[in-house]
Amino acid sequence: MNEKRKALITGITGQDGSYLAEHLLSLGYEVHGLVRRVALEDPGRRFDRISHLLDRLHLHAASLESYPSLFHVISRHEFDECYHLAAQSFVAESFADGFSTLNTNINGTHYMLAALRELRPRCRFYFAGSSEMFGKVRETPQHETTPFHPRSPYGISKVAGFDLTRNYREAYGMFCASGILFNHEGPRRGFEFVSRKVTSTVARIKLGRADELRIGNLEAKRDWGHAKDYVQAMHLMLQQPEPDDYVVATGVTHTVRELCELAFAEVDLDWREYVRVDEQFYRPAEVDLLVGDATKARKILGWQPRYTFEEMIREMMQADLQIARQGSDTQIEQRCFDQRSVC
Ligand code: NDP
Ligand code: GDR
Repeated sequence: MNEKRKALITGITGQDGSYLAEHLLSLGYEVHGLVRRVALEDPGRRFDRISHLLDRLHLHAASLESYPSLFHVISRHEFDECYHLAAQSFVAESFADGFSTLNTNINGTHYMLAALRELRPRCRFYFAGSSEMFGKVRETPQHETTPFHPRSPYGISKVAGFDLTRNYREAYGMFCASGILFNHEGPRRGFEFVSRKVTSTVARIKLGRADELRIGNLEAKRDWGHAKDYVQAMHLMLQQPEPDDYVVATGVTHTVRELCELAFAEVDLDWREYVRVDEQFYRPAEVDLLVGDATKARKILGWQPRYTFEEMIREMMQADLQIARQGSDTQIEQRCFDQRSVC
């Protein structure tokens, strides 16, 4: 009898965690997730991305800030794979509070690695690295050997996490791999990120509930893929004979301006009538042009993205129109559409 493989996901309540949990369940894994104690106390709001999976998941309360809490969870189950996705992931917030971003993202990663080394040295470990590590890019497109030059506390924290992950691989022979993932989105994206901010606001404009979209740098360029495609690459990285690091990207880049054009066109509106550039959404240091070369992931993992940018924005627009029509965005209105907030 083959036992079910056991996977632990940190950040299971986030965009990627929810899609990865679905993917691993579909492959027959027993899926465990680390969640914050406050999330268990407020499941209605905090578990909205995984509410449809709750009866198939094993959730454990722990905090990335507490080594003993992580140690305790890892001591209780023989995990085969660990996907470390939890992080303060919003770049703009990392400028507002660099200390807590560095603390959560660097120490959290170190605690996970140290606890696994102590208790489950054969458990395979995935670290959620980011294209933000390339920052002020030294070459275009960026691939695995492109030097890092992070431009935000968030980017710095991810470089440290990447280095820690590689060091555990080299020093202790553990199976530790990092994905260097470029931006990936979808209908479950947080409302503070530009793609979702645009599609959710456009939906509200279409229904007459908002009259403008205030936004930052329209010329920033990103290589945007779909989160559903990207979580498959995470899983593939942990199925290889040897641990390694991989760029995951579409290789196609678009500006924030193109994103706006497309989202408004999807609902037959002209973006120029509604978009207002507001300098409060500019960042102290910007990453101007990110475009990834995922040749290695394609050749070794056999991975390639299925969604185009246009298909993804269409899916997000349709989902946000539905949410806005149902009026279930009221809470979000209060939290995220306050244009004075940093979203
Ligand atoms: P989200 O912001 O959607 O999710 C972040 C997750 O981390 C949430 O589950 C959140 O829990 C959890 N978390 C945050 N702080 C803590 C903490 N102190 N203790 C425990 N859990 C915590 O991120 P994504 O799903 O988009 O991204 C997943 C990972 O991939 C992140 O590490 C991100 O930096 C990285 N990444 C993302 C990319 C993208 O484009 N999406 C690209 C490259 C890298 P809670 O729900 O309780 O807040
Ligand atoms: P990013 O994503 O910083 O790339 O990090 P985000 O969607 O926040 O920004 C993308 C680009 O859009 C520009 N921008 C705006 N961004 C936001 N949020 N709000 C605005 O009003 C706005 N106007 C313009 C930004 O300046 C930026 O250039 C995401 C996160 O998921 C990270 O965790 C991940 O590591 C990287 O992607 C890869």
